[in-house]
Amino acid sequence: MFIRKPSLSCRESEVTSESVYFGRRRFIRAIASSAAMASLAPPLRAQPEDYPEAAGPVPSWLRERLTGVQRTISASDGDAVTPFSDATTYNNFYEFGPDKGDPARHAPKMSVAPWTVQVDGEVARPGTLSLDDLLPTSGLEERIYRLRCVEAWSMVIPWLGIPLSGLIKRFEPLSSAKYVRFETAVMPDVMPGVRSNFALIDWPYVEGLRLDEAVHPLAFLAVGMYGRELPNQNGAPLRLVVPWKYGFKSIKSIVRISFVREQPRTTWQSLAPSEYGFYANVNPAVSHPRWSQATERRLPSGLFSPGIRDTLLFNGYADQVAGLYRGMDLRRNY
Ligand SMILES: Nc1nc2c(c(=O)[nH]1)N[C@H]1C(S)=C(S)[C@@H](COP(=O)(O)O)O[C@H]1N2
Ligand SMILES: [Mo]
Repeated sequence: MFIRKPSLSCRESEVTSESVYFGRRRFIRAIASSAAMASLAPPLRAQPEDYPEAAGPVPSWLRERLTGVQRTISASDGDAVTPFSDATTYNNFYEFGPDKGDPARHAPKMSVAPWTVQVDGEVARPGTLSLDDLLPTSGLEERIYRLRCVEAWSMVIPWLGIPLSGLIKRFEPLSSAKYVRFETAVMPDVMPGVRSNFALIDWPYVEGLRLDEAVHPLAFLAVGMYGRELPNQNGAPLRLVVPWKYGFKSIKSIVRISFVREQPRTTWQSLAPSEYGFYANVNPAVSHPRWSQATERRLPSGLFSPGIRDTLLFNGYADQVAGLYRGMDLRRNY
C-alpha cells in the first residue's frame, strides 16, 4: 500500500501519506468546483441561517470562526440534507445507552467546556490541546457528506470542521507512526452506558485509521453541524467523520489522538471480530454475517416512504478513495 516518495514539508512525518495527501489535493479541488457548479452558486458560504430549524446559541469559540465558512463539498442530486431533528434524535452513542433515543435524552448533561485533547505516541509534537489550540482561527469548512451506518440506515449531514490531514501534519508524526488511534471521553457520572453492568463494551470507545487514510482529504474532524456547534449526542465538541466507512468509525467526543506503530484494537472489532472489521469500508458486495449491505434506508423513513436505495461502494466516494485499497482483498479486509 505504501508508495515511497520523499515528503514535501515535514521530514519526520510518514513519507507516503504526505505524498498521497499532496497528490490528492487536486482531486478535492475538482470535487469542490464541480459541486459548486452543480448548484450554480459561486463561492458557497455556509451560515447558521441556512439551517433555521437548528436554532440555538452559538458559543464564542465557534462564532468567531463562522465568518467565511466555505462549503467545499455539497450534497449530490438526490441527497437531500436530513432534517436536523432526525439527525439529533436518532443516534448511536453507546456511552449514553443502547437505544437510538438515549443519546438525545442523556448526552445534554455532558459538560464539554473546557475540553482538552491529548496528543501522544509517535509524534514530534505531543501535547494537551484545547479546542482553541486545535482549530484554526478562520477557514472552517462545511462538507455535506452521506453517513452510512453498518445497520443499513443512512443520513446526509452538513458538517462544520477541518480536514484531519492539516491537524495531523501539525503534530509531525514520526516515520514510525503507521496508524492513528482515537479515544472517546469516559464520564461515568453522565454516561449511563458506561456505568451499566450490561454493556459489553470495554470503555473507552476506540477507533483507528491507517495513517494514509487519516490524511486523505475526505477525512474530516467536525466541530459543528447545520451551521452550529455539534449537539452533544452527535459527538460534541469534536468528532471524526470518515464518509466512505461505516458510521462506527466516526468516533465521537474525542479526548485522545495517538500515533501508533501497530493497528489499534478498535471497539467493534474487539466485540465481534467476525462482524465488524478494522477497515469497515462501505461495501454493498460484502454482507454483514446477519444482514445484507446491498441497500440502505435513507432517514427519515416511514411506512409509506421507506426510502430504500442501493448502497454504493465506499458510500459513493470510490473515485476519491479506492486508490487507498488497491491490491487489497476487500472481502477479507472488511
Ligand atoms: N464514542 C462513540 N462514537 C460513536 C458511536 C458510539 O457509540 N460511541 N457510534 C458510532 C456509530 S455506530 C454511528 S452510526 C455514528 C452515528 O453518528 P450520529 O449519531 O451523529 O449520526 O457514530 C459513531 N460514533
Ligand atoms: Mo453505526
